[in-house]
Amino acid sequence: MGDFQQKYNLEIEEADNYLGPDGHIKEKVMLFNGPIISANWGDTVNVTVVNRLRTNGYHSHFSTSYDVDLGPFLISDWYYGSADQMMSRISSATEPFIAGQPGSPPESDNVLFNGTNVDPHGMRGGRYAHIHVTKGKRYRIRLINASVDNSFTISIVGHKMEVVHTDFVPVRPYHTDHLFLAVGQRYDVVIDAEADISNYWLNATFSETGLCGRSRNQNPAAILHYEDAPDPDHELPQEPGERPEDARCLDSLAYEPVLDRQVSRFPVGAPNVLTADMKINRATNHNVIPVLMSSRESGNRGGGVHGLPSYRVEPSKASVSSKSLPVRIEEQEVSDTPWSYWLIQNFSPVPHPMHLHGHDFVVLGRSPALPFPPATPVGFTGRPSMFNSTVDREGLVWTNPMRRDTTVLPGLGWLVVAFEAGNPGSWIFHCHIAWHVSQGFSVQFLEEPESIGAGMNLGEVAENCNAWRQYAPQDDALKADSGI
Ligand SMILES: [Cu+2]
Repeated sequence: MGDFQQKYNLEIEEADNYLGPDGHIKEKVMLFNGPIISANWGDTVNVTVVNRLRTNGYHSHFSTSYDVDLGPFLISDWYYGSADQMMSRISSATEPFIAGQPGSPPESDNVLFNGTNVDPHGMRGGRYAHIHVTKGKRYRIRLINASVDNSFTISIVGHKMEVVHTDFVPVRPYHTDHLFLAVGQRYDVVIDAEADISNYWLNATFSETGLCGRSRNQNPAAILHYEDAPDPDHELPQEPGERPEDARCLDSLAYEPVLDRQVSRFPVGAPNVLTADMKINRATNHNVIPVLMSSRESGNRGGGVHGLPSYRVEPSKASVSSKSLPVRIEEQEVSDTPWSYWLIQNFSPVPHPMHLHGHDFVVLGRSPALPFPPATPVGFTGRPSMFNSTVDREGLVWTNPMRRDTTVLPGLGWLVVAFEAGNPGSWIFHCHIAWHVSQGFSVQFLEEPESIGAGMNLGEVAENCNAWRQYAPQDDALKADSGI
């Protein structure tokens, strides 16, 4: 635990004709230059961002025993197009990336491991990421899916992984040879370097469903390199490895947090409901495809279908031009416990990695993955499986459920999460697929707003807001999305 002020400086700049890590040249990129930010719980992280861009734009996200901590190992999709180009096609009703499927994402051009990979489309350049190990030692490594869209299963030929943290939550050691990481998920794993001295592929494998990421790099990989093995730049690993079990886009719920939580049962009826949907807004000139989440309709306490405050989809408000939709978490809203329960219904076949700020949530339950191959063609018209309170409530896990801050909402299904309210702030709950949050797939939970001022300098926030309000009208393009 820490209680320190951590100070960092970041510089953002724009570069033309940038030579990418896999040798492909991009016309324009935004570069973040600075050290890795590391901190302990309780620390205050103070980041000074020096903006050397000609235009403006910044988004930030925080992201047992062993011999060596190798630190973060980021795996992320990589695109040769610019963010603006891709976003406009994703939001286009007439020119989507997959014909006839508005809102569909592009394939990534490559997948990078700690910022590097070879060019999968030719021999232009780049190099594989290497993880250096010495036989006989145990290594801790923090796997992070830092992608915009791609989710994948990680496996290392000839090695098992011992999972010790899900996101930031310590869990009882769990041994596995494959690990599905949705966008935004992190796992701390321990790897025993006990295989023969050699080079081994670390593979990222996509789901055959095609519903949670596709890439033009069919076999994204990095190399686990043992000391005294041949130089992996000249001698690649031999054994390609077997295709791991397809998680069908859902993260495992098998992890047991070290620190137990007993969750109080919510009464028959249901938790609060949020509805996720994707629709083409043909009414606007912008061919916007808002990804919708409902907002609170009114203080409908004691009424409605669920006997609880109800929520509904409001397409007009959820479009990209909308303002933020804060939902105030009332104390003891559901029962005499600090738990705030949320049911999210997904009306689209696309699974969404849901991420909450300001809390870890417990995953009480979810519907199963869509069958694959699908019994009927999966389209955007498929019938969702709706949470049935009397039946499905019995299957929920109340005793030490899995706890983390990002988990997947199944396609055409449901997810029930809960968190202990009481952390003053405005906490965003959103899909971690960058395009979806850009389209407005988010909601803000407002907790104890009267106490927020005690924990942070609101005057500073106001100053920044005022500066933004003054600046923003100069360029309409700045308001092209939800702003998150
Ligand atoms: Cu999403």
